[in-house]
Amino acid sequence: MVIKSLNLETVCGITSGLPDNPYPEIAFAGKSNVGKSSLINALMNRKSYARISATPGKTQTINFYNINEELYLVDLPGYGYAKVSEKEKLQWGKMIERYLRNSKQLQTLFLLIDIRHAPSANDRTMYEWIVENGYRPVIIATKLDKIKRSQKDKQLKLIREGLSVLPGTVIIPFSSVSKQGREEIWELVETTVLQRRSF
Ligand SMILES: Nc1nc2c(ncn2[C@@H]2O[C@H](COP(=O)(O)OP(=O)(O)OP(=O)(O)O)[C@@H](O)[C@H]2O)c(=O)[nH]1
Ligand SMILES: [Mg+2]
Repeated sequence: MVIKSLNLETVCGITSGLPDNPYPEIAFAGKSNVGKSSLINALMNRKSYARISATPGKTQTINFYNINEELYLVDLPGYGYAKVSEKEKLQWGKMIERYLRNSKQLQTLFLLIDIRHAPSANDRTMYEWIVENGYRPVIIATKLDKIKRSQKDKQLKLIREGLSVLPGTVIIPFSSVSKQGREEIWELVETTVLQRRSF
């Protein structure tokens, strides 16, 4: 994908309504600190257009990045961050849920899981919820640069089994440091966007 233009077009808070967007949306979900904003920056070829957290819990809004007047990358708030209040957790959860239930343009949903660890209880709940709501998420295993190459297959298996993914589920290993996996993600996005255009 050649990035000709990008614009953080809409920032959606707890009380704001969702935008009625004209282009397909590609959304990124995952626990706090897993690397959603870093991945979005890597996809956009920017260092810090999407804000990256030194402290987790940075993205507290739903951010819609308009790419080339063609599609949106959607940065969702992270779940499972221990240091926010129960009330906030609930509100963010509701916000994510509301988006996933109501977006008319959501085309592809990526669920990010840290490749270093087995999926957490929160990750499993999120995956199950997503599937129950009719989506077939693509998994991105983040922070690939943090493990040895020899550990990769074992860690991917841990994710596959830990989430009990549906048969045929794609898992893409990715690193925002080495950018490994970036092209594969764009290819997948472009294929689904193009498919839709041909209708
Ligand atoms: N080594 C390495 N670090 C990463 C990678 N991706 C993200 N990080 C680091 O992990 C931390 C969190 O990254 P973010 O992109 O802000 O994570 P997030 O999922 O957007 O977090 P929230 O907005 O809190 O939900 C930052 O310190 C990043 O630099 C990666 O692929 N490799
Ligand atoms: Mg973020």
